[in-house]
This record gives sequence, C-alpha cells and structure tokens, in this order.
Amino acid sequence: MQTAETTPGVAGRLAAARRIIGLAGDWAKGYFDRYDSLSVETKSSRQDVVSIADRDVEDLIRAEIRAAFPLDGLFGEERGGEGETSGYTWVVDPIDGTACFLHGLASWCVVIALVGDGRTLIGLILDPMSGRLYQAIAGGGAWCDGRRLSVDRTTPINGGLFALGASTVAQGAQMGRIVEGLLNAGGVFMRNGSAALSLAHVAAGHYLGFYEPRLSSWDCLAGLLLVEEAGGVADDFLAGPGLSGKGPVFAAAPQVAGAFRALTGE
Ligand code: 2AM
Ligand code: CA
Repeated sequence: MQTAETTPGVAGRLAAARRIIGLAGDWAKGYFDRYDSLSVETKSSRQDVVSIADRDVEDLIRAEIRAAFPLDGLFGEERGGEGETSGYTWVVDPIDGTACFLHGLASWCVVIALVGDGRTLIGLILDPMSGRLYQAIAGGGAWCDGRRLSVDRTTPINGGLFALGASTVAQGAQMGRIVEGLLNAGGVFMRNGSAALSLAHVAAGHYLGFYEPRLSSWDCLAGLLLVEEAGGVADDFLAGPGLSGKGPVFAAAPQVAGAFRALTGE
C-alpha cells in the first residue's frame, strides 16, 4: 500500500512541518514564560480566551508555510482560511489548551495537520514543555521522538484513565452522565484542557480514550490520525463535521471502544 509518506509532495511537507512546529513551539514558550503579563481577550464566552501569543504563533506558522508552499491552503483557529490550488491544505492550531496556557498551566501544545484528497495525511503535535513531538503519517505509523507509538491494547476500563473535555454550558448534563457512567464502570476521568494533547496521550497509551462533544478540525485532526496510526479507534472527523464544522470527537483503545462509546451517548 502506498503510504502518505511515499506520496509525491508529502515527504517535503512533513520535513517542513517538523521544522516549522519547532520554531512555533519556541516562540510560544517565550510567551508562556511571561503568561501573566499577556492581555487576554475573550471570544464566544468569558472562558473562551485568546492572547497575542495565539495570534503571533499562528502568523509565524502561516508565513513559513506560505513561503515554502505558496499554492497550499491554510486553515487556522485564529486567522481563518485561505484557499488552495495545490490539493493540500494545512490545518493549524497555534496553541491548543489556550486556557491552560493563560493560567500558567503546562498543558498546551502546537498542532499542525496536512489534509489532501479528503483525508488527513500527516499530523504533528508538539508539547513544548516536555519537548515531545508526536507525529503521524497516514499509513506510516505514529511516532514520538523516534519511538513507535501504540495504544494500550490490554487494559480494561476499570484499569485505565479516560480524558474528557467540554467547553459549553449545554454540555453539563451529558458530561455529568459520562462521568457517572465511567466511575460506575470503575474507570477514572481526567481533563487536561487540550484536546490535541489528550489524543496524543491516547496514541501513546497513557489514556485509554478521549471524548469531547464539540471541537473543530484544528483541535483534532492531527490527534485522530495519531490514534488511528497507533492502532486505536478514531472517528473520521472530515467525513462528519469536516474542515470548517464543529462536532464530537471520539477516540479509544480497541478493547474499550464499544463500552466507552456507549457511555458517551454518541
Ligand atoms: P483551544 O485551547 O485551542 O481553545 C478544551 O476543552 C478543548 O476545547 C481545547 O482543545 C480547546 O481548544 C477547545 N475549546 C475551547 N473553547 C472552545 C469553544 N468555545 N468551542 C469549541 N472548542 C473549544
Ligand atoms: Ca484548539
């Protein structure tokens, strides 16, 4: 089978993405070191925050991609979308876990995905605080700093950790039911505030699953590819909400996927 890595055009973009995400991580970390002096703006609610750090890091990533691949599309959380004529579109979240970042918590990351032909071809998630770079290539596996990743294929629900996320008032009752169900099943719920990092941790076998009812493509495409390439169950977000839609994100280790999905009510 032809992997995305051997598809003409993808290898060069993967090398560029690795370089660019490193620059972006360093830039973001510089802002994080003085997080409490950044002025914070709100978006859809008082809890939906953004700062100059998000915008500057996205601008840096866009400028680098634009310079290297001027015909590629660009789609990012803070600056919206620009069209493509090459068949490739980059999907960027400059800082996923912005609320953690702006409260001085280390749970945030930089996310870059490449989409082509209706599927995610590569996904990169950099955790600048640990220095870990998670990387997936469609058909070519999931990796972290040279180590092949695999989901935890043996632990049952009552032996592992599940990450959840939620960001709107409307999700309260549903999340309450999920937490109750998980605890009744002997499971443990976690929330780290970054959907992308949660998905990377499912791929690495730290969490058994992740669910959040409403996310965007930039939050989840890279992480879903990581989970799929690490042998997990990961929903196809592009076939559902798509590049510009919002919708639920589900990923889990195979042996718990059915039971965990039932608990989410999806
Ligand atoms: P962000 O940090 O880039 O904003 C936390 O629950 C997850 O949901 C994070 O990945 C976060 O991404 C995202 N998120 C935060 N506020 C949101 C909102 N109002 N709508 C959708 N997603 C949101
Ligand atoms: Ca995000």
